[in-house]
Amino acid sequence: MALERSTMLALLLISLGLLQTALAAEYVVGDATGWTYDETLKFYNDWAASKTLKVGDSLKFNWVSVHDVVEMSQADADACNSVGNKISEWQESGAVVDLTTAGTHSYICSIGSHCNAGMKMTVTVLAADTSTPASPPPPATPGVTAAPPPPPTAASSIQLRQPLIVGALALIAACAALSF
Ligand SMILES: [Cu+2]
Repeated sequence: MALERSTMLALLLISLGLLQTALAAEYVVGDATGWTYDETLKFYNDWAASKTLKVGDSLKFNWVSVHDVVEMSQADADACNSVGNKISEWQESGAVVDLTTAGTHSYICSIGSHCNAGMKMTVTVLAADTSTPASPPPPATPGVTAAPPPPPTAASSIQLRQPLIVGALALIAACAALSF
């Protein structure tokens, strides 16, 4: 019985891990490039635009050499006004920035002229229960029978996540039932 209990515990931990994966994610800023200078000033905004960030997700900033991460207003960040109002700052590489509110958040490196060299980024964070807004249906062509609109792209991520959540909850329920 002890073996079964430990097996159940392992399953429970795995299912909780799946649940966590389905609900929140940590994104490494710049992926393998990390947080550094870049020759294209749009690099980090392009990176951010490629992600769907939600409340509960987090950003991880990895860097070498001397950098930092400072959250600023978007206006200060756009202007690289590193003496503007610092909303928050992180000094150590590996900094994990939790995204706790929806809306836009802007980050720069405040060291020297690094911001002007491309170390700035504005991300858009969606509410936790909001998926990517569906794109509007294509305009109907007059005189042509409109085909049904394609399903919104957001559906694929929802369909991916729901079985994970349901499976995790089923495993938790099974573990709870078996432990009595
Ligand atoms: Cu820097």
